[in-house]
Amino acid sequence: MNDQTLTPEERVANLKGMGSSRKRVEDVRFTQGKGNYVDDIKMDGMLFGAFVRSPYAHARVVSVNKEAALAIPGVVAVLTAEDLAPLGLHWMPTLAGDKQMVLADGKVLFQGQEVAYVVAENRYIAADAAELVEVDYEELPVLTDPFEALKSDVVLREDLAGQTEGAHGPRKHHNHIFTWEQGDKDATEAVLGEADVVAEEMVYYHRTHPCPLETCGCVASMDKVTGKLTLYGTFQAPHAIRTVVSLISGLAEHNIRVISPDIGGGFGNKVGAYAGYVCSVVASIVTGQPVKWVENRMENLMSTAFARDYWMQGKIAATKDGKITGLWCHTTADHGGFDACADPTKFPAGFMNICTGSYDIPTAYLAVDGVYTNKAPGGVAYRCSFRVTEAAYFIERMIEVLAIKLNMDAAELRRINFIKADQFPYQSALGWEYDSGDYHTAWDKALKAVDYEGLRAEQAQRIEDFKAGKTRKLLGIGLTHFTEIVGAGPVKNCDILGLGMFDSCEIRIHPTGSAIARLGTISQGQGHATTFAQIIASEIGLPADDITLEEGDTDTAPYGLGTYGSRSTPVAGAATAMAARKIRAKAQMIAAYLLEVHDNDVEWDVDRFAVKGAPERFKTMKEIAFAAYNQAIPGLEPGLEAVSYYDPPNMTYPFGAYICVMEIDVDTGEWDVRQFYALDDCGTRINPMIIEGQVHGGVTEALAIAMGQEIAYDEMGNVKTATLMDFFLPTAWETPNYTTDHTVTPSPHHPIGAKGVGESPNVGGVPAFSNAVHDAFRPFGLVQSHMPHDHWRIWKIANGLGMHG
Ligand code: MCN
Ligand code: CUM
Repeated sequence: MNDQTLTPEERVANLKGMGSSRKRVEDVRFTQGKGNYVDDIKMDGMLFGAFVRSPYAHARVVSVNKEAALAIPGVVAVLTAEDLAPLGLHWMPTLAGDKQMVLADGKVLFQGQEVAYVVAENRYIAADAAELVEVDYEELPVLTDPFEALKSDVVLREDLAGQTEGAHGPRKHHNHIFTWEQGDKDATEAVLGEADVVAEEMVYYHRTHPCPLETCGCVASMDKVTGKLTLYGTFQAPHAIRTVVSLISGLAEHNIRVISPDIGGGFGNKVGAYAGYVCSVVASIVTGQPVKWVENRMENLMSTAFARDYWMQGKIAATKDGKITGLWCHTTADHGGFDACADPTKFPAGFMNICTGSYDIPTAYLAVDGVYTNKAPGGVAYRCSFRVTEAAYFIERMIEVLAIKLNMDAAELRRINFIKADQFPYQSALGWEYDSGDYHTAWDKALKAVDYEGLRAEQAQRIEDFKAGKTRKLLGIGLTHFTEIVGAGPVKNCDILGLGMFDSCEIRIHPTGSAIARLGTISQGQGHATTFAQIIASEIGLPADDITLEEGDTDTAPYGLGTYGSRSTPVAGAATAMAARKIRAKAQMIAAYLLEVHDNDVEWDVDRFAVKGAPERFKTMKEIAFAAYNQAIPGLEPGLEAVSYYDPPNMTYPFGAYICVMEIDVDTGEWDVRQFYALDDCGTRINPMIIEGQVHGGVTEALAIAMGQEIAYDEMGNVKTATLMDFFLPTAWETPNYTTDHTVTPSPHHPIGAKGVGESPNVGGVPAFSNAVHDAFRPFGLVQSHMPHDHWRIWKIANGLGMHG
């Protein structure tokens, strides 16, 4: 493989850089059972923690009796709020500016809430002892409906009684958390008043749960000799966890090392801080031994970060030809017992103000009211990009509802309202600047790919056949064009607990021309070790296979805000490119020195610097790396490494066109996805195969959410769906085939033009599936029906429309 004999194309291919479908390097260990997850960590003298949880959704805790539990051999301690209170750790701050009980302090507010923490020699003893902790409860009235909660005399958060100001402004009622308003209310109401047509609808996006295959857990290990705490855990934001642990425990931050080992799926579930982390740290400090805590499936579904639960009342105004003139939305957000949403500080409803979607809507208004109920806390999770899932579902349903009102084709209604390619950068009525897009091209490509007109003709025939009694199956065509907003974010508007949301990358080139890069993000399955090495490969001309990538150890990685909101590519990906460019700049000086020409007389060519006009005179990056360690230019520091902390100037706005074709049996309510076409535009594509995998996974989660998955409560506040028997998690059996496609509209402000993609398929997928169900029944009079569209609910739609004779 002599460098002289290879063509430039061969040299590019050897790098396996950007644009190549490089195989995932992580999979070597994952497919051989060699992953290293939290529960794989074993340490000498390690103890195990288990929670006693409340069976009631709302109750006073009259007493907790630990005696029977402590009597079991092998039980080391039983912690309650009383034990944590002297340390000030019985409550903890949430990411949303609220506070949350670590262990029940006088009362419980949701079923599954942590009441006591048992520490024992092994998991089995801890579980047995948890059963023996006697808790005396006095039941209180339960509020599971946020609209009821806002009217009820029952005070859920007694600790906040009388507080009329919350973290996000005035509170209107004792169960009210915040009101968040965006846009121009008066102007929007004026537009609604004058419009030819106004469609109005309540769009509910039900409560669900990210349900990663690996549940949440940690191992806390306090070394009393060195004073150093090591905390292993399923953390999507290890540095932020280190800072939070330092702030709430009082331990110096340099004495805390947080390590996220391999993570078996996060999906937003592993962003927040949980009682289990605090209790494990306290238990390890108290006992001087490592303490492990790992949730079981029921605990995960009942008590850790839920997703959605947004009631969105909408009004959309248009001219009689279908040009949208205004959008109005009032959302009632059910946050459960504590506001533990993981949003950037200034955005209590996340980026829901992207709810004007892909459309040029001149006037808009959004208000969100957060409400306490007797449900689990959490909020932002599950491939959501900070409530963009809700926003996209809302606007994509409102478009369909408007199309019905106008008696128009929904594809055409979208087309005439899209923001046009020449309008970018586009200023939205609710305050965002969309960086780039070409929606018409994507839309036309999608409609053509599925033969949209042919499908509509087939559907018309099907309706006739149905009415003639020849078939009992309807055909639905679900359309969606979504606009995402990912890459939080500019530090000037986005912080979490005061930590600006930049991200980072540090690259060190070894003398022999291989490298290690460390980032402030952490992969949970997204394949960062594969893709970020590809960015570096293309930027500095060393093969991706020679670049190790490391994330998740706060003692070695530069500070970063972690992986969620599809921010890794837009923010850490940009930092990676910038750090690589610093290395290349130094390499250029070294090359010029070695070639005995001026710095400006060499030019970059794939993997080398060559003398301008004399390409046969060059130094490869590999040669330059060696030289950096032994032939440094006089006066220049030896070595070849760089770090970049990147504060993005704007977020990125990926988009996509999704179309779902679904058959529905009106007698059984069964559905069958015949075709699913997903066109994504995430700007420059780093690894097409990984993008396809992200889309497959995200659309499958969207299928789950739209078609059956939910966290449902009964009127007593019991969780009805806390096992995988009741909580729909699709397997290969339910998962349809997907066709993926793309267009490429680079982000103008990102160093390599890349936008995020991880959350797009969920943002676009849910409305595509839901719109398909609605579209099938549209000719028979259905306007709006709440998700999830399980067989029973679909059967009820058919029944309600008189289809069962
Ligand atoms: N990528 C690419 N080209 C682009 C954009 C992205 O090749 N233009 C690649 C990236 O390099 C990365 C992957 O696609 O390997 C996802 O990148 P990005 O969109 O930046 O998202 P993040 O890496 O920040 O991942 C977060 C996102 C979120 S928020 C959720 S939730 C989710 C998702 O990723 N959780 C996941 N996908 C997941 N996939 C798996 N397997 N497991 C999870 O927990
Ligand atoms: Cu909101 S789920 Mo992802 O951002 O980890």
